[in-house]
Amino acid sequence: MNTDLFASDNAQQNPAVPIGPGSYFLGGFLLADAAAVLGAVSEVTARSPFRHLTTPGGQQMSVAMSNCGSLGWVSDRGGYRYQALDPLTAKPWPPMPALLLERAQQAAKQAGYENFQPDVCLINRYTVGARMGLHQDRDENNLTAPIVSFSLGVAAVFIWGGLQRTGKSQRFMLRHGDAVVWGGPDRLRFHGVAPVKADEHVLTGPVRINITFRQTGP
Ligand code: MD3
Ligand code: FE
Repeated sequence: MNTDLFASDNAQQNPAVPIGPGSYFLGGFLLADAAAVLGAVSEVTARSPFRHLTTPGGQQMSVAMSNCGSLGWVSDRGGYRYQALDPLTAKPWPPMPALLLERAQQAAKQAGYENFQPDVCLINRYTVGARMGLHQDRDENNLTAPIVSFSLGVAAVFIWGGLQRTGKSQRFMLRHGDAVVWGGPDRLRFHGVAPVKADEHVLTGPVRINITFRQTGP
């Protein structure tokens, strides 16, 4: 019998904590299989490498990105969109590894979203100083589906605003192993990530990895 209250298996079974109307925090959700999840990320990025996309305004993003799944999120001078081909390789994005899909669906279910079928898995890589400005995720056709996010490696300060760009925002840490499910009225809230501080994590080195699962279709 497992008597260790702090074992990661137990953290995984912790209930989803509501953090807003439609959003749930699952602290330590990935602790037991973080290494395997990072291994799945490496398999994806061996085929579709991390790259710094250009915004429609012509700025290079400080976050490096890749995708897996039937569609991937891209940005260039022409705008933001989801597309089936990786513009870097001119090939389809790698398929979503089964472990990633299973864990994303499990997180969604624990937050009460039963039929989550993500077709996009966007992988963000932050090194020291990388940040993500305040934005909404509204390129998905299905705004009734939640977004599931996994954080691994170095921690970061997450900035959570409201439904308008201006106004009050909350800040909280996203740490190694945390999952958050963002849905319902919170789905269109502005959000961003403060510049990542110099730090090291045993599994990732000086890097933060964030994985978001999105459902663009019905
Ligand atoms: C709240 N990524 O890829 S994940 C993104 O840590 C993105 O890399 C951040 O924002 C990161 O678009 C934050 C948390 C997150 C993702 C989607 C959301 C929070 C959200 C959608 C609506 C509200
Ligand atoms: Fe976002």
